[in-house]
Amino acid sequence: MFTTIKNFLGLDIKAKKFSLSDDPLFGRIADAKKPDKWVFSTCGYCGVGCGLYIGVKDGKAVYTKGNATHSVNMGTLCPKGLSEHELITSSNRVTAPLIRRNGKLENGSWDEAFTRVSETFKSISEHYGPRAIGVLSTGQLLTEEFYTLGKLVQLGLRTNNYDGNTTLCMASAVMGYKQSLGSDGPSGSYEDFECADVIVLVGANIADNHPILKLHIAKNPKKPKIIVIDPRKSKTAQMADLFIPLKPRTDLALFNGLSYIVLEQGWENTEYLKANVTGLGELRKHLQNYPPQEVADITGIDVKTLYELARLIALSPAALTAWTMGVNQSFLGTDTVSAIINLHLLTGQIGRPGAAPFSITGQCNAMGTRESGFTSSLPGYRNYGDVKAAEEYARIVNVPIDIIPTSRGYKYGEIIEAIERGEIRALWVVATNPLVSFVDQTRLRKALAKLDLLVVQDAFMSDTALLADVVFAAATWGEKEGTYTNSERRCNRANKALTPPGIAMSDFDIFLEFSTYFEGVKELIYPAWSTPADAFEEWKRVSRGQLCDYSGMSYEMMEKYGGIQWPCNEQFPLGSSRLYTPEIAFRTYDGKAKLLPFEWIPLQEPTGEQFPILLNTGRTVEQWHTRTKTGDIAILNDLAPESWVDINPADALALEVKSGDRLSISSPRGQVENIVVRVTQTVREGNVFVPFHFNTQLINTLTPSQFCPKSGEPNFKQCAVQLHSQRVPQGISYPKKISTLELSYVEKLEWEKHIEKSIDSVLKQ
Ligand SMILES: Nc1nc2c(c(=O)[nH]1)N[C@H]1C(S)=C(S)[C@@H](COP(=O)(O)OP(=O)(O)OC[C@H]3O[C@@H](n4cnc5c(=O)[nH]c(N)nc54)[C@H](O)[C@@H]3O)O[C@H]1N2
Ligand SMILES: Nc1nc2c(c(=O)[nH]1)N[C@H]1C(S)=C(S)[C@@H](COP(=O)(O)OP(=O)(O)OC[C@H]3O[C@@H](n4cnc5c(=O)[nH]c(N)nc54)[C@H](O)[C@@H]3O)O[C@H]1N2
Ligand code: SF4
Ligand SMILES: [Mo]
Repeated sequence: MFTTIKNFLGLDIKAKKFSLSDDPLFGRIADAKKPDKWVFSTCGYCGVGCGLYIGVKDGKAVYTKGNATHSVNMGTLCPKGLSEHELITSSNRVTAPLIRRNGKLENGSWDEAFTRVSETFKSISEHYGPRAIGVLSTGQLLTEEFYTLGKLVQLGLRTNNYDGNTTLCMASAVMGYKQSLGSDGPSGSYEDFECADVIVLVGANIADNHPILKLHIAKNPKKPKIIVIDPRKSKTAQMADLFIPLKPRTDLALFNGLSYIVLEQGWENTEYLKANVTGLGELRKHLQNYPPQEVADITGIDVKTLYELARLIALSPAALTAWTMGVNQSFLGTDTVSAIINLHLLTGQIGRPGAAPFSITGQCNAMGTRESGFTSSLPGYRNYGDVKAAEEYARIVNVPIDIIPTSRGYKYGEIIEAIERGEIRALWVVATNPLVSFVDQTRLRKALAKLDLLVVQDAFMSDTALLADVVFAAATWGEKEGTYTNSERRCNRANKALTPPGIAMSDFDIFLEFSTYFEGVKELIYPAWSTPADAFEEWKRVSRGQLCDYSGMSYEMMEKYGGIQWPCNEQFPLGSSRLYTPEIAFRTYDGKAKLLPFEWIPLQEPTGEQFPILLNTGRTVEQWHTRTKTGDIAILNDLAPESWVDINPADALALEVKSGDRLSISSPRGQVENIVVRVTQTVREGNVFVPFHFNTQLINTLTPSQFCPKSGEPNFKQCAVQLHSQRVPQGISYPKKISTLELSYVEKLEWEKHIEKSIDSVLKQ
């Protein structure tokens, strides 16, 4: 029945053996599980947006299979997609509203839950003003739901202190696109991976986090050069033709340096610049601060490699630069995005097949939030403060202009600070789990304890729900309907295959129903709405004429074509693969993109004597974020059941640990105990990597409250820490006598042999 397989640490684990020929019952079992129907849908995990079918038998989801005709995934799915139907029956589901009574969360009715929350919201609003209510939402609802929530929060509750987990994720890309190109919106398409000559992946570990994208690279007949820029030799770096192991958080200097070389060598695309771009003079002057040798010193990448990289991007017929959290999650996030865009504008690598600066989105509907959600802009990428845009929106949806917010409220981190000050007194958390995912957890927990009311709307009993005063029980993926928009602006249909458990309701129904507890609100903002399609029809009208134009789409078209890429209108009836082609202008006042000069600055919290190690955090393919969805799926969880720390052999030697031992990690903000060691060359000496998924080893206890001033995105990827082992509890003392970074390559090989031997001797003790 059982067999032995290796888990992520290379340790043996027992797994159930599965062999068809051994199992005489198989035929009957297979028949018993044969779905009665297959329901068209879209994966609800990551921003790749794979098309799939949910197999339903007797009202239960029994399979998920890839949609063979879908252009995104061509029939395949990653392990999370393949097991997605299992999350629906997780033992951790919330099936009825919960209300805290005498300190305990107990089942309640919807009426009780809505009454308790609406009464408290009203009383807080009366005493302290509506902005004393804060709302944190997510990139994981359906677009129809976001749009509906945005209206309720901003036009119904009248608070603009509304943000979400997208600020932990895509906010820097949003602000970077806005400042450089005039509007948010990724310009490229997965097609571009199939025809680029060069693909640069910056801080994007697609092998773990967007695995299906690899198919599009594999389809490229040109066998493109793959360049990976990451301080860590990630799984993605291992498939690179050229790996650029830059020093952490030096990307902005790197891209400034590449632009310097382009101008120095005359590799810029003069014709493109003249017709489409402003700001060349100022950028040229600014880049004088980034000569190659200086950039080599900052980034740790030698001058020759810098020239090679600049040449490849500038002179290849088509170059694509895709980035994710290694760029966005930075105190320099927004400006780093603009530095990447600068290089693409200078070289004219934009708006053509295979040529784009391209942010890969994280969550299944990060794009939908950005476009429709009333968080970083008014719906349809209309800017706050733009009177004409506000008037237009008010006219389209038929509400008085004076209720349209004129400025953005607090960003995520600022909402937490406002709670600390007592300025925000009630918080409504929708489909996000800050008590694992936000920085500086001890501080956050203290802040949340100050609230008069914490409402959590979740489909699972999340860490944050455990602390709530009221929990709204939500349906999840597969139990509700609407649309998701993926990284390449493709809007696709997610259908309802099952009824939600217990009395849980779809987020859409929760918003509609909850709005009736506030006098006149439903009549004003959702007149005659009853289904998500009503929200979608309004959204089509609201987005019409905007860059993110959905006006030509319909649910039927999405199912027929496997999703449609915006803009979709009379001009592009089947959508458009890319933006900023000759037909689609930049959304700046003069229609031209801007070259922008930005300065690199060193880390705000550098390593030092007390905290000499740099902590990097991220993900693994088997787990999804805070594990409410994946923690109960055996096939995923057994492969990555607990946290671990990747540590370089040199540091392992100093701490006298081997793979499988345990470590504690401390930072100025706290300590995390009991993390399994994995000794590996994938991290450099003095650097460690820990996934952020696990509440049992809550790594965000250590991360700092440091944010990009423009986007508000946290600097999740660098944090000064110390490591403590049983044998060396005081940790590593720096500077050490020998550093591999200072050794020549030959010396380094000798050094590595020496380390392996020493580790062997530690093992034998
Ligand atoms: N399996 C799985 N897939 C997911 C998710 C998940 O939780 N699980 N989450 C989804 C979401 S919401 C997101 S946002 C994406 C995230 O997708 P990714 O951004 O690929 O994920 P991360 O692991 O956070 O970080 C990416 C890389 O940034 C590197 N990095 C760290 N510091 C720097 C730096 O200074 N410069 C550069 N250039 N790189 C650096 C890290 O070493 C890491 O390899 O994944 C999505 N897909
Ligand atoms: N150290 C560190 N921290 C990080 C990151 C990092 O790289 N390093 N990455 C950051 C990034 S990019 C992201 S996106 C965040 C993600 O962080 P979170 O948003 O906190 O993570 P999730 O686990 O996806 O939370 C989604 C919540 O929604 C619930 N849910 C699922 N389906 C539904 C539904 O249909 N309706 C409702 N109402 N609820 C639902 C889930 O149970 C879960 O509690 O983490 C951030 N935190
Ligand atoms: S790659 Fe992303 S969208 Fe595709 S199956 Fe995996 S998690 Fe789902
Ligand atoms: Mo994300």
